[in-house]
Amino acid sequence: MNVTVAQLAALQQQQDRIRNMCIMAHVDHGKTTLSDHLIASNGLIHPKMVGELRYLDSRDDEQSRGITIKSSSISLLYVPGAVHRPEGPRSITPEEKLSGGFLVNLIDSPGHVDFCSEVSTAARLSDGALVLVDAVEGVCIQTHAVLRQAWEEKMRG
Ligand SMILES: Nc1nc2c(ncn2[C@@H]2O[C@H](COP(=O)(O)OP(=O)(O)OP(=O)(O)O)[C@@H](O)[C@H]2O)c(=O)[nH]1
Ligand SMILES: [Mg+2]
Repeated sequence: MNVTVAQLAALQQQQDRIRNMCIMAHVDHGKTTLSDHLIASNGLIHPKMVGELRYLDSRDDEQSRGITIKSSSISLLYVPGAVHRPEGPRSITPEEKLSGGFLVNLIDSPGHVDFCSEVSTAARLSDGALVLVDAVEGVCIQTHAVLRQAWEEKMRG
């Protein structure tokens, strides 16, 4: 699905169609990789670059160290039911994007404990949290910490 700046700007005028969402997890559990997938769903990066690019790790030190240091955000369009249909994706008309779409301000937070103040700020700003758990490593110490933080901030899952 390709999204134009004008479509996002139009949704920005409708406050009930805006959601701030942050991705939280233990360090290296794939937050920035998941962000790449969501960004690719809006046609902003090529699907082949997903996971390689780590688009929201935009600082040089983040790219060279392979770790998120600062929270970063991006505005994405989400049209419920349009993409993840059993019969596959279909093209969505501009009218559908405006009438059925949501503007999601996605925040990718760091997982390393040294940068936990960045996570607190992201949690305070967000309506909902997506808590990611790596299937191999399972629930780790920062997973507990972010779950507690999401609970304290009364965030929606
Ligand atoms: N945990 C996890 N890592 C994956 C997966 N797929 C790819 N990776 C690789 O694992 C590394 C960690 O991915 P990131 O997306 O940077 O992890 P992160 O949670 O954003 O890391 P921090 O922001 O530093 O906490 C990268 O090298 C990814 O390419 C996956 O399904 N799970
Ligand atoms: Mg990251």
